[in-house]
Amino acid sequence: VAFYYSEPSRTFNEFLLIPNLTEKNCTPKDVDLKTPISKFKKGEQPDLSLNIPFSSAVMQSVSDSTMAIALARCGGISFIYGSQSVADQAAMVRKVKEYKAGFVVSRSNLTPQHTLKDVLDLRKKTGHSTVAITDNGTPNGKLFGIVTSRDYRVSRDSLDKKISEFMTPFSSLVYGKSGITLSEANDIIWEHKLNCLPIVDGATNLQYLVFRKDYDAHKGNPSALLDDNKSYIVGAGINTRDYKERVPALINAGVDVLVIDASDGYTEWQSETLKYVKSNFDVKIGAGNIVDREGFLYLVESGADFVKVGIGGGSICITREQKGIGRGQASALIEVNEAREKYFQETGIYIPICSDGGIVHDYHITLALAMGADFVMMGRYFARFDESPTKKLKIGNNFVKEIWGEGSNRARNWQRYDTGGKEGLVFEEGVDSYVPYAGSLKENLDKSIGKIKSTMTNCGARSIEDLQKNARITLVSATSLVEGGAHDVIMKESSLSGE
Ligand code: RVP
Repeated sequence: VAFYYSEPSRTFNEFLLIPNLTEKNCTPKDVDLKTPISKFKKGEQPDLSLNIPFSSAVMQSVSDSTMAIALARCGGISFIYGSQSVADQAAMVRKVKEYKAGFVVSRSNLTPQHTLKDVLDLRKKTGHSTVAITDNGTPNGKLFGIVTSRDYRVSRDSLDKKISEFMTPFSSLVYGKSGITLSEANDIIWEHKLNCLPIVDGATNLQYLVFRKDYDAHKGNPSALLDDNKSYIVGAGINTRDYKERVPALINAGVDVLVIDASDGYTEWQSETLKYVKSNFDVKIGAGNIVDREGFLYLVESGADFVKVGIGGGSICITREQKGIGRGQASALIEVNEAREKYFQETGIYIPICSDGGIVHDYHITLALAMGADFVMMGRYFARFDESPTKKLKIGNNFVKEIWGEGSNRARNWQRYDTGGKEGLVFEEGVDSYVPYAGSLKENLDKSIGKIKSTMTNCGARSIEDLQKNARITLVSATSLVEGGAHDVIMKESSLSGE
């Protein structure tokens, strides 16, 4: 007969944390959210950690190079989606690795033959008041000069005046040479009271612009996730079909960590992929998704550096409806965490766990951490921001962004749902939808982190490890859920429109 679990499978909404004693030296600023992402031996440090326990989902509508840069700048990691050609995915990884914080490729460029009218038109289009003047009007052409709003007077100058007549010419420019560090560039900016410093190579071709305001922004991100070369750390998703071709290309592009992205990861395909990657390359690799101890141990024994938990809980996921497989995210996490602890006791090896999918409220993140997750992966959460790759649209009076599942027809990612049969998506396991637009990543992330740290202080925890060890968690009854929201009052309209 079939095996029956005695407990129903539960979601985050069914649990709450009970406060522990908060000591006076346990305030939000004392909380450190650093967390491991790759396995390590007891008493040693992991090779790879995150500064905040956030990762963005391996999805076309979530994780491209723009998202990866924005999230790493705040201390988390993106896994660039694998449902694209090997070359395109590798190019995205390379873009993140080559991105130099504070060094921007000039976005507004003209030639000396253009006119003041062209400058004004471009300024209107891009919003940038600094225009680089190069021989061919490209961002990397030979630098002839710079135009800023201080170089012309619209009221006096004629619109057809040539740029060559009013630009600050190269001979009068202060510039930096390629290879300069951001802090050296900043010193020059201060010394000469500049707003913008062009960086040129040996042949005076323009490479980057460094703006005073970007340096300040960089200083404002002390938790940025950087490698030894001061490049942002980035992950990438792979599948169990074309890994022999994809993995070397991603490594070549500089990827820091891989994850095998699949709806159901408890398969021999994943084991084979893990073994191949581990025996041929020196790269960290996670695997999943699984929802029980057997799946966890199988992937760990096949060589996984971390394991991803969750089937069917994603906001855009209809796997449970379509196939009837899956498990409430909280129950899955609780069982996998127990298996991880037992494995740690027996072997002295700590395997980080990622809770993937189903995070709706910020407190769900704290609950996931308390239940044993070392970090979470989210799709819907990140899709709402400016930095996600999808279009921002206006529907009625509200702005929304698109999000579609990797199991939807739109994503054409049949490899994620591959069960070893013929190639192609047999039926959809995801939907194509919208999420309310929420603004910039940093602003929202700061708010979420503020809430997590605050809850952690309520629980008397200064670190995620503390929280995992000492959290006290209670189930809530269906009726007490009502008590948790605003109740028995008449809401004012202003509160109804708030988050
Ligand atoms: P959420 O954060 O709830 O949006 O969930 C994101 C997760 O959903 C992804 O990391 C992935 O595991 C899962 N997913 C992505 N596409 C699909 C699908 O089409 N079914 N599911």
